[in-house]
Amino acid sequence: MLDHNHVMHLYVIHVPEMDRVWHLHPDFTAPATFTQSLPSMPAGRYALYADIVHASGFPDTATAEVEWPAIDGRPLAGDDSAGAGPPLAEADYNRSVANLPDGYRMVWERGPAALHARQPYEFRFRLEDPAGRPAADMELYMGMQGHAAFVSPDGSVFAHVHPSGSAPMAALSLAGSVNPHAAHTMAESGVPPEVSFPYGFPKPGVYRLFVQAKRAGTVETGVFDARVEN
Ligand SMILES: [Cu+2]
Repeated sequence: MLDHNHVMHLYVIHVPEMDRVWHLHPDFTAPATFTQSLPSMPAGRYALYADIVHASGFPDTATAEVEWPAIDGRPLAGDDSAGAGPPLAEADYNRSVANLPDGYRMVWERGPAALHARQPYEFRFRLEDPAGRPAADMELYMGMQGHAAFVSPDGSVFAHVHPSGSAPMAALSLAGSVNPHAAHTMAESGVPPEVSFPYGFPKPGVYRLFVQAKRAGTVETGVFDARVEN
């Protein structure tokens, strides 16, 4: 079933560096078959995480790793987006600011306290314009204030999280726990420059966070790193 208006949300992450990410939306082209025309991408190894929601409302993530030649693809269109960050070898586990290509910045409002596994947290992010003011031109991205992926470098953890939690919107709608008018109300009254995601890391280790929000027609992708203790 559709989740945020798409039958599949496909994250493509360049590995092992985790320095490039694409958030794509393949089409349902034949029974059990999803098709995506790729954007231009450098040759290399990629981890694929494909989120779907079964008709029952049960969410699934299919994973794969592939080696691709350089791809001379088509420009990103629709809800498809891409982002970049430092290679994992240069990860700064205390960095709270991601500088974005257009001069904006995404700020992770993280405290000095260490992160621990199996604890519930609210991960809060703020988008700022080049002058450091809260972004005034926020929009919903696929009906949500933001989308975040929490990914472990070994691929053992992938969580695509939304401000309402990790349950897909489609499943929540089935369960009757989402007011379909809420998003519209927010779109009319203005989308705030701040978004928070509830999440808990399942185990200690390092994680990379890909956080996306949209402003003035541009999807901004902040890349952050977290070291999680026991
Ligand atoms: Cu999402």
